[in-house]
Amino acid sequence: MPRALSWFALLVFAAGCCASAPDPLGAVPDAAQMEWQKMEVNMFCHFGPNTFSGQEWGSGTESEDLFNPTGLDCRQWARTAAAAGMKGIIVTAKHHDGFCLWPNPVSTHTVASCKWRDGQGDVLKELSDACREYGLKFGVYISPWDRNDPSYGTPEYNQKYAATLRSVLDGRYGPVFEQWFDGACGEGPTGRRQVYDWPLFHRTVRELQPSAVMFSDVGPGCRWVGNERGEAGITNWSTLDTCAFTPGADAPPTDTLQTGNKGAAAWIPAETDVSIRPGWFWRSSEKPKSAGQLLQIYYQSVGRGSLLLLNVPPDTSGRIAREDSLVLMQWRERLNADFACNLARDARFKAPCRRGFKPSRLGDGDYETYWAAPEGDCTPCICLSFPGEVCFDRIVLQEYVPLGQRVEAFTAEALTSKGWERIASGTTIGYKRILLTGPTLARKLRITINAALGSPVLSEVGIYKSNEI
Ligand code: FUL
Repeated sequence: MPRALSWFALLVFAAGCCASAPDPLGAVPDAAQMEWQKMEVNMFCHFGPNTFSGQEWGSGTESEDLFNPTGLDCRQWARTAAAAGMKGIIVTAKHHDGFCLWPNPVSTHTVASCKWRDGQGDVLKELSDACREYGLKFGVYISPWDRNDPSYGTPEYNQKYAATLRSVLDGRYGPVFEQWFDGACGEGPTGRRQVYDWPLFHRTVRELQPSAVMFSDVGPGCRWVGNERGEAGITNWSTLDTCAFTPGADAPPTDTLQTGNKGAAAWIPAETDVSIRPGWFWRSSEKPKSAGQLLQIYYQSVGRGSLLLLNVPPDTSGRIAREDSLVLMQWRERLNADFACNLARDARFKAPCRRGFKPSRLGDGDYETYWAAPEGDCTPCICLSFPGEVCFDRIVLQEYVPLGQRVEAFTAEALTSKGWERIASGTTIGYKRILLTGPTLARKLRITINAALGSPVLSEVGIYKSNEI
């Protein structure tokens, strides 16, 4: 080959190697969904008349005076959430009993009709202020099912519900990061049946809080994970087929909600909601889960690419119980210990020639720097060489999902004293996948993508030694 030509070939090769960023593949998150996903763990607070009656679903006929927190302290909720590493709080502003934790012109079944604080109290005001003070985002659950409102079951209710939404979302409580539309309805076959005007509700939220992520069984912003056990799908696609489904009664089967649908048209990631206690509302007879149980829930939710919404219900004093906050602090401490040091930072990365950033950026802890396999290569292999032998039992993989979720199957192998050994395998990766391997002593680690919808784009590979070894 003439010398000039070989240089030319080299140049073309080099340019191809670092070619421009890959195009997005299929559905992708919008900016608000991406910010939401990165929050990873939020606090849910179920609080209202049920806190005082011991019910899970109030009848809606409770006297307003039942709501009487003796020492409401939303700053304590926010302080606890922040110390537990949570990034936001979602409160049941209105649960199914219809009682509103804020005064509003739509309903008389609100704090304004209580003896509590002479009708001057406003839980949403206190909580949104507290969230701002502690650097947390503020979100609201406003139940569509309403057992108190006499117009429930008629078209008029839709207008009232939209006005209720407006009275929270119009900016008086600042930005709202998530609007929770609960799908439950216990009216039964002979009960009142409301045909919800979902387009109206969605429009109302969009107009007033354009960045709010809307939760329901089927989104549009994020979806229910299909169970209340704290368990996302081992296979978890952030895409969902919503054709012919509506929130609530007509949602897809729960196992579909758990796994999502591969390559579906809408980006609707899973949110795992689970309570720290047996019930959603506080009860003196119930105890919180242990730190170990919460750790397992974290690995089954965040570790499978879902957001975790952990319910910590305030008690009748209006504070988070001491036993709950103690467990939360132990849980956070163990979690921090499990991920204290990323051994991948010191590793040498080898991967097929790339688009995007250098393979070494896979270990830099920066989600925005990604490595992309060459176009058409759906089964690349990434090899990490450590400076010496390292001991680990956690592997964290992250896809760069702004370009789409692609990976369908992968394997992890380690070079140990016995040669190359397979230590883990999995299906989807998505925003985050945490693999719990047995204790492994190795000089090298190899991640092979075995199947993908398009050439994989990975953001991070993390290697950790947990507290357990
Ligand atoms: C369910 C509700 O019926 C429960 O009371 C609770 O609020 C839970 C988070 O969602 O659908």
